[in-house]
Amino acid sequence: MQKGIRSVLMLAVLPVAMNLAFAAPAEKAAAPAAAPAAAPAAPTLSAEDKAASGKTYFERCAGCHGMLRKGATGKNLEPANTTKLGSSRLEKIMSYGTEGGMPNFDDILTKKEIANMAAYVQMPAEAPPEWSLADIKGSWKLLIPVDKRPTKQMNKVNLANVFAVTLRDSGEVALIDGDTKKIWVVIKTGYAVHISRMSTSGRYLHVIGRDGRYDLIDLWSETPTTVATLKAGFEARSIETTKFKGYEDKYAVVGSYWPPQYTILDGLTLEPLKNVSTRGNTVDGNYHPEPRVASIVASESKPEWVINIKETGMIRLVNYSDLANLKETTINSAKFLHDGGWDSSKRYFLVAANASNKVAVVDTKEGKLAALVDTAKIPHPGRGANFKHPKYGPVWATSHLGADVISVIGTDPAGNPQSAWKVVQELKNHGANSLFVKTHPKSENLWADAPLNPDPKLAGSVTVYKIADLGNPDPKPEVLDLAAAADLGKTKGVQRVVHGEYNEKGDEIWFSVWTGNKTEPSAIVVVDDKTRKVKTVIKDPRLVTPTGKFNVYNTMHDIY
Ligand code: DHE
Repeated sequence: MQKGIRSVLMLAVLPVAMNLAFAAPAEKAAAPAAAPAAAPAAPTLSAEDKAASGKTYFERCAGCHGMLRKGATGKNLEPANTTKLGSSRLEKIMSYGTEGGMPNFDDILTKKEIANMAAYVQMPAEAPPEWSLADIKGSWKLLIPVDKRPTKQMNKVNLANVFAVTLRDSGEVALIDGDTKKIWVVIKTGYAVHISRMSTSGRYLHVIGRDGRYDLIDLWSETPTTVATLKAGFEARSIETTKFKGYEDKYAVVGSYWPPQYTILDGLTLEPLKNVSTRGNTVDGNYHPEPRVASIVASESKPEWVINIKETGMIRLVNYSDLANLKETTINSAKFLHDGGWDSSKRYFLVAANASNKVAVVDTKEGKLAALVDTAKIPHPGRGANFKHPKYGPVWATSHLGADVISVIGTDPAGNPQSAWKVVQELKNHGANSLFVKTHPKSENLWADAPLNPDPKLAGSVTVYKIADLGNPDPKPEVLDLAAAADLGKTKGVQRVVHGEYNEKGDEIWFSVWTGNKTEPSAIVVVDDKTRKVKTVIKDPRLVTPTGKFNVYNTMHDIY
């Protein structure tokens, strides 16, 4: 199919998709109350409203509910379920969110948009087109070839302490000099840009947009510049580089949501090299047409990526040493895989299986599942947080979307076998709807956010525990209202405090104050980790909806 036609078709078909985001298969409301009755007929929409709702669904909902609306982090939204709920109930859920993790959209969408979306999700879902290796190659632009790039760092910035900040709604990343706290440069990236990762050398920043646009940015240029770009698919969330000795900066990998596939690229040019489909059977043995690629991490002790396939619950260990004879080890875990990170030894990878309320642990040395750990409802760790617990030794923590607790899991089977792969402690978070926990090897603190909490006060606050106190029977956290500290004044959108990230030294933690509406002010609050006092509030009209922050040094070395 011609590419032009394909894009037009995509626009026509994208009228599929709403971030009834993060919603879990929580409520039983979809179940019929009494004797099964025929599902009511789906409402209809004009072509124009259908197209507009489809666009919103793609932008706001597909990430959790899937392009085909089969459900994952969010519930299944196929007409068989949605028509039973009916328009009025759907509108309420979309407007006000649920305790199961679905955020409210009444501050982002108008009443009419919500009503149309309620109708839209009762209509049948349509499959978007495929996107092959040839399509990816066709989209690839090598803007600055390797031999035209600088041979040494041309700027004087301390690159190790630069933060790549996602400016979600402007589709840009801001590179902030962590030493001066000044924005160095703002660079155009993909739509609703999602995450950044670093090459092992610390020179190249890899950035992925939700629309599959992948940008490779050279930090050695006088002003950081995009040197290569491509479109990996129609929807993507994850990227990673190669970290094994001898393969530094050699390859990169991008995981797509649609089409469900991962693509291996040259790490210096982004030349597309290999495309691998992730369609297949789930851990229950049922075929799934849309098993999306969730988190990816690179091993430092093997030429291997850990690639987590959301809907199938399968973890693939992909050995990249011979791309023509690619070897994958497929590990059964649990559904639906989302985000995760290494333990402190970097032998074990822990990933949230959020619909199963479990964390799956892979032993990458043995290439086997080490454990499935039961947690509270809908674990959501980001990369998680590694620290030495005063009682249980090395542990890793996750917070939850569906519960106001932080689960602490023992990670040291050799030194602390009694605690290994068990929740050794549940700490109270100030609210549910948390997304990220964070600490740093040099820090004495453990931090957790709750940005999707329907209560603006809780969404704007963070919890912090002193790690040394965790051995006490009832450790008391401090709760800091960082949205108030940012002093942005009254905004229509909720001021959500999200994603702690440390500086290179590990003595400051940065949080974004993310005002959902891009026309309103946002900020980054820098907190002194020792005193827990706000050190600086970074405010700038260019800081449009900042969310994730990726410190160059910590991202290069998987420090969390
Ligand atoms: Fe993310 C990581 C998917 C919404 C900020 N997010 C991830 C990862 C996945 C994922 C699979 C792990 C990547 C990896 O490690 O390789 N995120 C999704 C979604 O499907 C979801 C739920 C809905 C969507 O429509 O995209 C979603 N994510 C969000 C947001 O709305 C957040 C809060 C703000 C934003 O900028 O989009 C958000 N996600 C992040 C961040 C990380 C992330 C900051 C990386 C955490 C880290 O410390 O490494």
